[in-house]
This record gives sequence, C-alpha cells and structure tokens, in this order.
Amino acid sequence: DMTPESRSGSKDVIIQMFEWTWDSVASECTNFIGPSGYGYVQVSPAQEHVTGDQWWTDYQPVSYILTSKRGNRTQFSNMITTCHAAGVKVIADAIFNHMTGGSGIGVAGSPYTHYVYPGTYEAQDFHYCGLEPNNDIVDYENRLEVQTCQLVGLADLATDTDDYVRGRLAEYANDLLSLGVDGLRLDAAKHIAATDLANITSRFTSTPYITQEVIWGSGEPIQPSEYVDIGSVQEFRYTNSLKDAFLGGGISSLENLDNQGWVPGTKANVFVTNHDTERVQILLNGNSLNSNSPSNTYITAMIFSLAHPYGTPTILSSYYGFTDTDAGAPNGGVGTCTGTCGRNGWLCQHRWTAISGMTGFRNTVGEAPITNWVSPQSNQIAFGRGSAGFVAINNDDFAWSTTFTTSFADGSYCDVISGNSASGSCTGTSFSVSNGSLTATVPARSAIAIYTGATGAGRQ
Ligand code: LAG
Ligand code: CA
Repeated sequence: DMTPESRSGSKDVIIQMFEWTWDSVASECTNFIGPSGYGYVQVSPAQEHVTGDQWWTDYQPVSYILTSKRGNRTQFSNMITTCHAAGVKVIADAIFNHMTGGSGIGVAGSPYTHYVYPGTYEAQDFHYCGLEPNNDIVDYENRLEVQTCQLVGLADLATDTDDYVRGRLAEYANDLLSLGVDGLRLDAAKHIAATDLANITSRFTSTPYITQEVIWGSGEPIQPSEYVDIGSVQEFRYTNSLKDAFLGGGISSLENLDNQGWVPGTKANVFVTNHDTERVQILLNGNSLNSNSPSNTYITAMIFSLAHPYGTPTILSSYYGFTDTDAGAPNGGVGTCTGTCGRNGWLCQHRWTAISGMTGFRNTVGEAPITNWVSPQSNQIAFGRGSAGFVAINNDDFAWSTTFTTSFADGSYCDVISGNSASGSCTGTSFSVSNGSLTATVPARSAIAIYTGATGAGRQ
C-alpha cells in the first residue's frame, strides 16, 4: 500500500508548482502531495515584483517584501507550515542576479526606477559593464559579459565588488529560511560568479538544499561544474538529451548518465522540462519535451526520469495555454486538480497516474543501482532498481511482448503506470513474478513499472 511506513527510500522528488498561489499549494500539500510521497514543492519567487498579467513579472524583483501575485507573507508562511505538516519540504525560487529594469510601482506598492529601489538598492549597487552599447548580454562566450552585463535589460547586482549587495542578498535568503523554507532555487546562477555565490551562501543561517540554474551552452566558458561546491546544479544537458532520445535518437543510450561529462548525479537536479524550456524561451540553448510533444513522449520521459538513479528529479506542474509564451496562470493562479486530472486550465502533472506511481517507485527503490538492464532495440529499455523496482519503457510504435528477468521475489505486483495498489488489489494491470521471470506486453509508446510497495491481484 502507499502508507509512509511502507517506503524505505528517501523522498527526493520535487514538484515545481509553477505560478500556484500559496493558498493553493498549501491545500495541495495536504490533499495530495504529502500523501503521495513527494519530497518537495518548488514555488514561484516570493518577493515583490513588477505588475502585469504575464508569468514572467515574478522574475523582475522590486523589493524583498514578501508580497507577490502568489500571496502575502502570512500566506507564504502558512503554506510552509501546512506543507511541513503534510511531510513536504518547500523550495523557494530566489533571484540574486538582478532587479527589474524600467520604472513604476511594484505589486506591494514600492516605487522604483531602473537602478534605484528605495530602501533596498541604490545606483552604486549595480554593474554597468560597458561591454555592449546598452550594457545587455549579447556574447555568451565572454565570461565577464555574461556575469556583469544585464540579462534582458534587468539591473545587474554588483555581487562581486559590493559587500552591501552580498549582505542584502543573504538577508533576503535568511528571511525566507526564518519562515521555514527548506531549499532555494538560485535563479540565473550562471550570471553570478561562483565565488560570489559561495560568499553569499556562506552567510546563510541554515544549510538549505540548493539547486542552481546554470544552463550549459555549447562553446560557453562558464561550466555547471564550477558551482557544485555550493549545491546542486540544474543539468540542462539531461533535459536536451531526453528530448533528443525520445523524439527519435533512441533511448538505449540513456543507461549510464554518470559518464557523459555532466555534473555528478549526486549534484544534478534534472527535469524533462521546466517553465522556461516548455515555452522554448530564447534565453535557452535548445529546448525540451512538453505536454504537446508527440507519441506520449512527455510522459514516458518523465517515467524514465523517476526510474533512473541519475540526479534529483523535478516534475513541472503547470498549465495549458503556454503556446502564448507570455500567458500567466489561469484561474487567478489558484491551482486546481481533481482525481488524476487538472481543472480550470491547470495540467496537474504531479497527479497523473504514472507520475505519482513512479514517485512511490522511486521512494521505495532509494539508492539501489540499475540491475538487469536490457535494450533489444534502440527504443526499448527495461531495468530493475535492486530487487525493489522494475520498469520497461517502449518508445516504439508497436507493442513489446517478452519475458524479463527481474530480482523480485515471487508475487503479484501492480503496474503503477496503468493504475496503483488500493486495499490489496490493483486498479490497473497486475503482473506476477515467478522465479524472477516477468512475462509482459509493454504497450506501444508506453511503459510498465512495478515495485515491492505496490502489490495485489488485478487484471492480468
Ligand atoms: C531565469 N533564468 O536565468 C528564469 O528561469 C527565466 O524564466 C527568467 O526570464 C530569467 N532568468 C530572468 O529572471 C523570464 C522570461 C523573460 C522575461 C524575464 C523577466 O523568460 O522573457 O523578460 O523573465 O521578466 C521580459 C521580456 C523581455 C524584457 C524583460 C525586461 O520577455 O523582452 O527585456 O522582461 O523587461
Ligand atoms: Ca550578474
């Protein structure tokens, strides 16, 4: 069954609750996220930002007042308390690289002009790189330019030379930590020298989980590996490789991901897509699968991501309508899901049967290594995780019927892709294992997965 006591592994799966209000994240922690065994929610930036309907207003800080379109400080704090009570940790998206450009009044009422944010920063706290006519980054092959010029016109904080800036950023992070935040996603980390970030994080009053956005780019001097001593790093080469593999390159290449020259798996935070790549943002080198991808590849790639031991996986939970790359959250940002589906414009990927089922799988297999890997064709793979989990992924357009060798004890196990275990029986397909053998048909462009925590009889 799915009780917490039945899970032997650690809960490491992160859900990126993109644009969900604090109140709706809190409800979802209680109603689904906690009971399903997810480890963390990563929420949108909490600080005051510019006004507007677009999703990306949140990435233009005006002050560190904790009022945003997602809710106020009290709501943010209540969300943390509620999620903790459900056994779920909270990761805040923190923006250390920049403040907004332009001028106006922020969502909490703070006035600002480009380079002056009264009470927070003044003109001397910013970089004026002098390397481009408008001080905006153009040349990603120039380290100094990437780190001291402006990202899309956003005022670039002088994190290298200005001790007040370092102290103020640490104060902002420590305020979040004081409310119980367990982790930080450091936005635009590539645009801050690793030595500057190390200085800032050394001033933290606790030791949160840290994941840093360092987007690898071909030919660029700044490497994700420069940041691994600070915390985890988001490995975008994984995102790009999964897209290429599932869209035709072949998934048989995905067995060993620790020998690709990427950051070590223990330092990698990985995802099939995030809020930027699902929109094919021009800031990114390459893109990703998303919910519009063909042949069920978005789901089968997420199944792979949750089954494979490389990295800490993040599942994006977002909304329809992102082909309008500016569109903000539907339903006023109030995330809504019913059963295994999204409502009111939301996708609720974390509720999809295969995704929550594979989270149970991952929690059960823990650190167990890959066993019994087979790949008879470039788009068919199957592997165990020790003797506690087994998955087969068929990225071909025809069914795959075979007998697999597993390390499982004899028994009847629920397929957690088509259903799950409820009161001792399977709501989807069930598979019996005898002398380690598992005879199964893996449907075209789909997968099957069993683990020792989900047992029961059901349809064969
Ligand atoms: C990130 N990574 O480094 C975020 O993951 C990414 O979502 C952020 O860009 C970026 N850093 C800055 O925090 C997003 C949008 C941009 C948007 C930016 C600022 O992808 O499109 O830029 O947030 O809101 C927008 C306009 C630009 C304009 C800029 C400044 O799209 O055309 O120049 O605002 O006004
Ligand atoms: Ca910078």
